[in-house]
Amino acid sequence: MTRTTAIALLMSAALPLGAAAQQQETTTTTTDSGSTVTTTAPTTSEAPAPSPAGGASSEAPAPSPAAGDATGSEGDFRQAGAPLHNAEGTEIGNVVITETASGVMHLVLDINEGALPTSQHGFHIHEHGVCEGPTFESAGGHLADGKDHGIHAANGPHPGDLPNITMGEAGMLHVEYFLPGILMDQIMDGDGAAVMIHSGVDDYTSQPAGNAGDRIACGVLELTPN
Ligand SMILES: [Cu+2]
Repeated sequence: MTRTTAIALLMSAALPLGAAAQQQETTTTTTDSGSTVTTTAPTTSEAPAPSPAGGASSEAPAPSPAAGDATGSEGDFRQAGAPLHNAEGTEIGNVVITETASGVMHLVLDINEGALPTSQHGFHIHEHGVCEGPTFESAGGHLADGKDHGIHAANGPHPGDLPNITMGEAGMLHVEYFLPGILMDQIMDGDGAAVMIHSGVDDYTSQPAGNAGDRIACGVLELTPN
């Protein structure tokens, strides 16, 4: 199956997760009470031995040090999702936005094959979680928080501004964004928020919405039950 893949990175630094994990062979931590906890993992080049079958291992991983800055378990990170529908009410794709330990949310967008015209499209988070077709004006303007629209605006961009998407000849799209400028609390305010795809390209300059044309697909973001 062919698919057009576009990766847009709003932040240039990727986290070297693997490298970080390999460095944590010995960790010494001073707790609030002043005692020192030293956790030492095997330092040989051998792969860690699997836990013995049956019975509790005396080498079970130590719990996180009490003095550590808790980053929370996976369950602490909220996730919001939205199926996208076009003006005719047909589902054309899906968006998932997830909180992360860094505070930068992660957005994943999938567009079904042939569901959008082969061209560039503005893509935003709008301020109201209401998608009433065919015009989707019910979603209001961009989630703006007092900012101007577009990365070319000195007082920009809107928290709801996102890079354009480009539908290629293959007709499908899978794209990931990092969202350093918006928080889940801004999305999940009293009236929620909606993701929106436009007929035209966002010029990242024109006020208030980048001259991106009609609203052609909309999705109401809702928290995913954990
Ligand atoms: Cu928009």
